[in-house]
Amino acid sequence: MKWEQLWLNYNKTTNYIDKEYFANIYQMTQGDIVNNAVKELKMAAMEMFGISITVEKSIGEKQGIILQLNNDDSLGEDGYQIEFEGSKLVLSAPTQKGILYGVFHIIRQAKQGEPLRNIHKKNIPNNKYRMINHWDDFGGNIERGYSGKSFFFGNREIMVNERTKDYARLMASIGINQISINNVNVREGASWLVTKKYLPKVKEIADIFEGYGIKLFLSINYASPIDVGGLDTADPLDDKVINWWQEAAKEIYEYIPNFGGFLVKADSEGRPGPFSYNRDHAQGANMLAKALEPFGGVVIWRCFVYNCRQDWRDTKTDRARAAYDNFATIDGFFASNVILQVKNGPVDFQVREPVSPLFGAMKSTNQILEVQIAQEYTGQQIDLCYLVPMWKEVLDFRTHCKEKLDTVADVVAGRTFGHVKCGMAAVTNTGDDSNWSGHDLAAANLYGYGRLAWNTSLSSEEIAREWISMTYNLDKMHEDTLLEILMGSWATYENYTSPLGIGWMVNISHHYGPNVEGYEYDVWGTYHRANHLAIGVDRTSKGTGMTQQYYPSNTRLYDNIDTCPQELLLFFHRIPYNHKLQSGKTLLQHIYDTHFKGVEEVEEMIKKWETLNEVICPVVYERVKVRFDRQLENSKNWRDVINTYFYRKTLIKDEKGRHIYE
Ligand code: GCW
Repeated sequence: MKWEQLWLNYNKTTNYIDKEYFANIYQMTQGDIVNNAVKELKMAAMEMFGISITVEKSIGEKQGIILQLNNDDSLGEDGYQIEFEGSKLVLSAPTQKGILYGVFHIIRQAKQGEPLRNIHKKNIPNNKYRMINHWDDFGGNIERGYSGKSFFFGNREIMVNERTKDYARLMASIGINQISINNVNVREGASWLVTKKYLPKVKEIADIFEGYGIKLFLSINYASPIDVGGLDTADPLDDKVINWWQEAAKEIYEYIPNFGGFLVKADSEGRPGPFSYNRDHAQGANMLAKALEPFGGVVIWRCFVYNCRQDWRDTKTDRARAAYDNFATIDGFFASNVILQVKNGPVDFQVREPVSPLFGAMKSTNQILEVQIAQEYTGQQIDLCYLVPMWKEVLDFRTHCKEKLDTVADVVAGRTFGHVKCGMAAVTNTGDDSNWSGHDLAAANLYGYGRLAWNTSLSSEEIAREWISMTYNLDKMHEDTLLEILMGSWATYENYTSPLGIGWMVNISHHYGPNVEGYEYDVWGTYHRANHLAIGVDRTSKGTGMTQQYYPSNTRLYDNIDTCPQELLLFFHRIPYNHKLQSGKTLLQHIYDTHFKGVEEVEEMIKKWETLNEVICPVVYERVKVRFDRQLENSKNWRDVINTYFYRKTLIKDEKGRHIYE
């Protein structure tokens, strides 16, 4: 099977001003990672400029790039420094990993046609953990995967091949340093991945990863002591259980000394966990943490814990409160090698949600922000949705947990509370499709996630532009066009789908396409409670009280219907259809308008894409075109279903007299 190289597709010749540097590499340090870095330079020099690099182990006279270790602790584990000394560009770092990241920086710079002499700086990532989570099942399917099958697993076998290596290269090139390879819903025999049965093969992947500075993680089944170990309990305080995990950890590290640790989904959506034994999540996580601790491993424990067997008639239980209610009270009880992984929003990766109130709330606990690159609720890589602007909003959100350094970016980078094990994680959108992400333009999300996790102050535009110029060979005008397409796509998707933060309204189970009441009378706790007068759940202090989980200034902001940001109005408030928004429109008219507009915007996007016909390679052009056509159909369907639904509920006509089905 063939696969593409995405942004590592170096085959571009330019009149690059600094290409002479690529003629000589002075490799002053040896090792697997730095050798891989040299390979990248060789490949890039050959494919971009037709230069065959000479590698030497001592510094000679000729212009070139020096790769060497330094003792600058301020650069941390992953940082690097690039300086000029005479005719040499000196890339140095305290670790080989740092050198690898610096090499990818140099290549990026060259590929974008930027002179190397402009780099000249120290570069240190903002986040220590820059993680990717795969939801790949052992059988080969990918949960919420929209780009083919797993390239790690097929038919309960582990696959290791050239693609594994290309994947590691791609991830390292954007700064990813931790990858969990299997689904957090551990099933189809994947519980056995932590045993001798599979560890030799898992090790092969881990070894490849290690050559690119990436640590491998496994998602584990909390009930493994029962399912794998044959015990009668998985109680975290039971000695047999404690011992079972300690032995398991020991064995894992015998095979994979550099193993990262466990990712755990417990007591969530039917997965086993400590609640079954009346233990809380700190007790549950700490037991695993203790087993991993002697080897330097960590437990990444997900906070996606809520009641998924709710009764829709129960208006007291509010799913949006769940993560905070379950975890905020046990702040301070977690071991230092436990990291809580918190989804960006309080519910579940909807197109629009407020930021989870857990950020900033847990002063004594390591936290990782979890985002979803896979477009489960944002168009499934059929519809275009460039997600970096959404993640930027999350990162920039001021929690008010402190006077300064209080944004989500600050919290997860460790700047707020001085945490050392923290950062970002993302559910990936990759699969074995030849272009990795199904929709070619969805690769911008994968690329963008890595670049943003490294440097949270990059703008969405900068990242998009960088991805475009790394991936395609466009002139400025066409680059601008593609940039516009990407930059508007999240707002467009939001326009034609569920309005003002209400979320859901999708088809049940598979989550693509509209179904306004799909989840309304179901057990998942995702209700909008629309009747003929109003829609929404009152989550203010007068309602479910969810707004009180935020620090007071945010509570006030959201409680007050006049200050609540418009895009979140239906997340926090129950509102009559004739309520006037700040724009002066009624809620209902806003819904009609945005839904007509959303479809028009898709039509515009398609027109823009068509202007790229001659400049994007035909295969990619067509692949994207086909998806845009499907997106147009989807957007029309959403528009009509949503508008008709509200028209039927209210019998209020569109002010502009546009066609709404009755
Ligand atoms: O959004 C939900 C998804 C599930 C997923 C779960 C989670 C892996 O629909 O497919 O399970 O979130 O994050 O655990």
